[in-house]
Amino acid sequence: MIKGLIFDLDGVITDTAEYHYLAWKSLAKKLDIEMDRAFNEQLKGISRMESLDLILKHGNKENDYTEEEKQELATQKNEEYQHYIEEITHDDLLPGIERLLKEAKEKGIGMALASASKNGPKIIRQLEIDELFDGTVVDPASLRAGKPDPEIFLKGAEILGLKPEECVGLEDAEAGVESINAAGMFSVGVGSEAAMHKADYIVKDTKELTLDRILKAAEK
Ligand code: B16
Ligand code: MG
Repeated sequence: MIKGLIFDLDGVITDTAEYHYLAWKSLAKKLDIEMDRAFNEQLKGISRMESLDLILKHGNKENDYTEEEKQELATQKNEEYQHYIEEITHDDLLPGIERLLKEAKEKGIGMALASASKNGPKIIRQLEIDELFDGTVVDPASLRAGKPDPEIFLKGAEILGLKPEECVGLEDAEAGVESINAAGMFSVGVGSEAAMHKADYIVKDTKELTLDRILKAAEK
């Protein structure tokens, strides 16, 4: 029986991907590296430092910076990103998400956040949904390995006091779906059939995410 929903943030609850893209693009420009939206797809769901490494590699500059300089570059990107997320409000919840969160709360389904973003707690406060995730946000700084490793979703289940098979994980990134599957949970993928082909259940849009549909699919 499903007793918990474990949510990714960027791309499932709200769309912060555009802000990540703008902030990375501006940093890449300073470093004389070209990056477009197609390349940006690879950065979804992966950590800040892993994203920087991919961008440097993309520009053939992976050996040009010390660890300390890379930390500084990542900080610059994050400062710009934080300016963008200041603007987030409750209205930035993706379609259907508010209803899903309400339905889950009413039915006593546990909810946890499994986002790779260290800005997650601030974003859910801006969205005014932080009370629904009180004490159930996995701290990405505590992880040994990021997505596609199952650790982040397993920690989410542990925080909820549930077994992995009692949880559904919701993701929009391929690495995230792999993480849910490896955790032994039912995976819901938001996106195209092609991008989400590893998910147990696929919806094209968050609008289609109702608790009823998710539970029916997971408990089949
Ligand atoms: P931060 P998610 C991920 O969020 C983003 O998809 C990814 O692009 C970003 O690099 C990562 O968070 C880290 O974010 O720099 O704020 O710590 O999809 O796991 O909710
Ligand atoms: Mg995501």
